[in-house]
Amino acid sequence: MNRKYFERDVSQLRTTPFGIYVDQAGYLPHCRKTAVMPFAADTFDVTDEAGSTVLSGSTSHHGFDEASGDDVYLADISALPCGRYRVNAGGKTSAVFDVAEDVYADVLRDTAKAFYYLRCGCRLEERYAGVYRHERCHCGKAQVWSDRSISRDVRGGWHDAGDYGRYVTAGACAAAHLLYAYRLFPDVLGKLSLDIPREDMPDILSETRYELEWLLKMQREDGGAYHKVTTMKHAPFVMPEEDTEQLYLFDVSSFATADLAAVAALAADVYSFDTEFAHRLRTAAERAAAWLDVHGFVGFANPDGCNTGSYGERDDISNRFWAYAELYSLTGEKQYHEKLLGLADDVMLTAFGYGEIGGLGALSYMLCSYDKNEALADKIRSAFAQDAAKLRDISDKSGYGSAMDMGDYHWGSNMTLMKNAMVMAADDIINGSDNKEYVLRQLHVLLGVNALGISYVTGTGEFRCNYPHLRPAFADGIEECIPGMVAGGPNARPADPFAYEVIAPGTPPMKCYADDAASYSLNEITIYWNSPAVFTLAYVQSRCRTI
Ligand code: 9MR
Ligand code: ZN
Repeated sequence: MNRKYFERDVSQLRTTPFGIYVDQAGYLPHCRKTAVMPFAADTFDVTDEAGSTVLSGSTSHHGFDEASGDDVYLADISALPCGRYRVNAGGKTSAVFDVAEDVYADVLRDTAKAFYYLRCGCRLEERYAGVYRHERCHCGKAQVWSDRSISRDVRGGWHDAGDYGRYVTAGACAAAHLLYAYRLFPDVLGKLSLDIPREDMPDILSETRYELEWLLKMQREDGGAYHKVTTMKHAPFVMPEEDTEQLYLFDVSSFATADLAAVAALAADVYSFDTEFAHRLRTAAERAAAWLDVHGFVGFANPDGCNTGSYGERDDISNRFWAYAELYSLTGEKQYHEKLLGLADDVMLTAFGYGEIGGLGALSYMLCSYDKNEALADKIRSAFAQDAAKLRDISDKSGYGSAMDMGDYHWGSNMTLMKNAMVMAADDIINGSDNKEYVLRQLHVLLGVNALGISYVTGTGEFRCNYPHLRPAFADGIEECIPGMVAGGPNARPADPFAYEVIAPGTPPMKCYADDAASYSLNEITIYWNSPAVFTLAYVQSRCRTI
């Protein structure tokens, strides 16, 4: 490990050289575009690449923005035709940005391909991974923690995050986001090319299948799912193939089992064109559901001495609700319908995270072709309508157009930023609402319209994060980070030594971030922070363009 990295001088942290904040991936021609200035300016202008002024106007004063602590002025640049520009005001300028129909195509491809770069158990070949190639990793058998006489082959799947662990609930959640994105926006994801090993199906389904095959291996003979497979301790900052410590399969949890049932049932439908695979998925889902029938809540906590992620949950209600919804949608069996109806009152129906995941159950129910209980269907419709209304309201009040409320700036807040976009997109799908403008705003926040003027996606934008807490990105010695990784983002409750050092107490939530590999609570990446970004980008590509 290169010690130097973790002993970096805090003053080396980069801040944006730009004073005006724009979406650095760009804007769609016919949509509203707003540049944000965290300083007073009466007028602005926009210049093209030749330096000619193509637009000028007066700013509007938005006022104080609580999340950033900024007094915000706005420049309406909606009138810009296709082209490449910078916004200027008060002697400051913005990063360069494009106005074009295809501005989000590359970032969609990159955020989706990020999953390929996180593949475990195989070589990443140069022809697909370029300079980010690596050897096969984590191929040794994993010992069952509670009975070391048993070892199992659980090769495959995606590394969860900056660490090399593989966790069932996190994996099921991320895979399901991708499958729903494919299901809802097949026009975009059905033809998205990721430049990964080709199979006879859309690339996004090949990539997701890589995770699903691993999830199936995580199921025990009795139907229960091991909660995770990791080493005892997080590896040092080495390439994955150099992490050769013993792997362990830690105990079964009921939420891992329920999530496995759910995603397997969902996938059995999506991959129905491949009868053998769909059959294996359906059988796994049914076996997991049978396990759930005879087991109550089974929690998970790390055993002594293990410091890898725990992903504990306090209950498994939303996970079971999701499982029964997907199983009902797949099979039409009354038993699953009754079980999900029995749980629905205790579920947050718009939650899309790895812990509270009832929103996927709700989506599944709304898309299901079997009989529905109208009371529950109405409840789901109004839950999405109400939450979307709340989010639009917060966004309107925010100087940056963000739908995050003050409490949302937690570890991995960019997940919530993108999940808010998902909720509004789902409201469009379920209720026929029109949240396009608001979904786009959340994407703008991710890609540069935020209080630090940074694009939180590696590889996208003139001023972007480049040093995530991601082992291979550090260990490969390559300056430019693997593209398409969504950083965790601002966290008002910093939780690692580097973050304690760089985030002064009282820093406004939207500014509690540093682009440094040492900070796992500010700058890690995970599969389930990327997956809602892919969903959001697929929605935008499918619904927000004119062509
Ligand atoms: O994403 C998780 C975040 O919500 C928690 O606050 C945090 C601390 O428990 O853990 C995060 O999950 C990490 C997981 O435990 C291990 N892989 C990396 C994940 C992202 O930091
Ligand atoms: Zn690996």
